[in-house]
Amino acid sequence: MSETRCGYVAIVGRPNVGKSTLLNHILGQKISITSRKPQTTRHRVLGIKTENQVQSIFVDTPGLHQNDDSEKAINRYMNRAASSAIKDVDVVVFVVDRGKWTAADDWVLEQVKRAPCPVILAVNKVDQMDDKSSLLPFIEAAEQKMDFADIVPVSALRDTNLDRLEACINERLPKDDWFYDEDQITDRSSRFMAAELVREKIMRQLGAEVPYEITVEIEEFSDSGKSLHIGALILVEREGQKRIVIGDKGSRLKLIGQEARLDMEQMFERKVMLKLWVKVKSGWSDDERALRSLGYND
Ligand code: GDP
Ligand code: MG
Ligand code: K
Repeated sequence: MSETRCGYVAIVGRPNVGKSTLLNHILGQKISITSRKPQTTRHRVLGIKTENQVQSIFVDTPGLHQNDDSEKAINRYMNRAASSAIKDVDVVVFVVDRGKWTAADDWVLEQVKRAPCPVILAVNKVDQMDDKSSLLPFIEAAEQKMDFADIVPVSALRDTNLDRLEACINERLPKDDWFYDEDQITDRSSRFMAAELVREKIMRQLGAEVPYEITVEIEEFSDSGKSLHIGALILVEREGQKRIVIGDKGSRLKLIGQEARLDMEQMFERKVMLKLWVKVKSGWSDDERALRSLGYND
């Protein structure tokens, strides 16, 4: 019997409950981009943590969501990725916001009830609670909804109680040899991570005027020995969006580039020269083939 444990963990929940934040804080490193906008995460991202004889492999899912836009290819892709994620894992962490249990949470609940593995409920954002006594009724109501393996109140942002959550996860992972090297933190390529960082800066800097249909393609990724040269193409749907992303005399694009470059230098631990372009690619989010050519195939 193996001395070590190794297994897959899916983090699920409606958009904006803090799934990506939770993953990044458990891993102690930015793997999944976050922003206040829902649907920031489009891909399954594997984050790998190896510590104290346990290797936990996290799948950060796109927000499982019911929405009016379900006809769009991008949304079909996101729901597919999320539902397949829970069938193939050893533990599901279902994240909710301590403020309110919504109809969208109930919809996710129906999905996780089908999971053939233990489901741990993480009640997130407890740092936002003025009145601590409101937590108990929330937890009691949650207990009625399904037989959770554990219910753990946490603050992903402030690292509150994350060690307890991790202990609950780890004890449910199977005894097995590690699947990945000890020092590997993701199975995503450097190119993918670079594209995600650029997309995160766009999502954070732009207001509601730019919808979610923005994607980033890495056109150049080369290593001169001293530094990385990265060229990223930002694809938008309309001419007006292109103007917004570029900003007055290129000011916004410059800021996006500066912020993304700093993150990349931290992630890749070297100097980065980053070039950004913006191009209009009409209707991409509605075209399955275009999606596939951009890597959205699962
Ligand atoms: P996701 O859509 O579920 O992946 O959610 P994100 O991780 O992108 O987080 C959505 C928003 O909630 C971001 O603005 C986060 O900073 C914020 N957030 C996440 N966790 C916490 C938390 O524990 N406390 C507080 N106050 N905010 C949080
Ligand atoms: Mg996310
Ligand atoms: K989000």
